[in-house]
Amino acid sequence: MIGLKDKYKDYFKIGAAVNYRTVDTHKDLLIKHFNSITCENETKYDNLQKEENNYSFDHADRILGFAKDNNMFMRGHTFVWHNQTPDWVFKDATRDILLDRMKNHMTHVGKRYEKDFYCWDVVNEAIEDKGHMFYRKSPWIDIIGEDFMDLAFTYAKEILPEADLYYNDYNESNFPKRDKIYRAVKDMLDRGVPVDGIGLQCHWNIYSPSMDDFKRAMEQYAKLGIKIQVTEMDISLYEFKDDSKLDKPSSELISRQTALYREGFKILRDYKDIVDTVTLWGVADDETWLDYFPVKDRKNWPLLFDEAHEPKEALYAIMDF
Ligand code: 9MR
Repeated sequence: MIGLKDKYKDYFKIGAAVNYRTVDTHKDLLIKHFNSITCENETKYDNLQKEENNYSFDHADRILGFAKDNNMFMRGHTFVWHNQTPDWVFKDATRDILLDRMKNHMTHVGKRYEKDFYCWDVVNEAIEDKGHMFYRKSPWIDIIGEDFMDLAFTYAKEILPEADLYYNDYNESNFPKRDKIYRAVKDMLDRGVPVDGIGLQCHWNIYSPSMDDFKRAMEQYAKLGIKIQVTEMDISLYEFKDDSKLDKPSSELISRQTALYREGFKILRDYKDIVDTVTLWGVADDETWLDYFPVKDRKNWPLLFDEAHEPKEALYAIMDF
């Protein structure tokens, strides 16, 4: 079988989230099927700068070494996020102090990887899911104000003029959030804020979103006239609120998952002119964040390769065109 990345060479890059262990344990699959890499945690604020001005790049560098040895692209994830950001960043911060800390972090990290990372998620998950609020409440917006995204992108462009700068979020296909994400990015573009692309996380499950909703979301985001990436795709076998546990996935559940991967990739191929990369949030079912979330220590099987690193039906389905 040819590699997934080779099958998609005229469409978009195929990415995987890795960690500093899986670049060893999953290297055969990574080398054969993927040509873009995202660090699952290693390039987040708290991993890189746990204490002010005390940076640790060891794990991120190790992953970058793997990517370079194998001619893979690297995505940067992420600069401004309410999660995995150490407390010191917000401690005693005025607007100016926090903007300074934001800029320093972007400068140190961004410049170090300037030649190697071709894009960054500059702001992650800043829009509220629930209907009545627009922005998600976070120390970034509380301390800086509603222009924190404008400023984050403006700084990032000054520091990294060559990189593609993304706004990244989840529940990207669901109404009304997709509308809010669209409006937030459109408003920034109208004000001349340098946003180059929109990152759709695509943490789906076999019940949601419907592919009609995904199609509508793609249609709407395409109107922005900027690049689109799928940044964190996986398809859980459980409905979000279901806390039951399966010992192994039934063939019916796997078929539903296969159908969604098939249809999702078909829609993405229709937008190949603007879709830059499609990244899976992991490599194979033996290592996935969904084994710990939303139910701790519950096995899930959300990816394209099984626990033994063998291709699943879904892989064949997305290569069948
Ligand atoms: O996969 C990541 C997991 O290992 C971390 O514990 C978690 C903590 O916030 O973050 C996970 O990755 C998230 C990503 O950075 C942003 N979008 C949602 C992802 C899944 O939670």
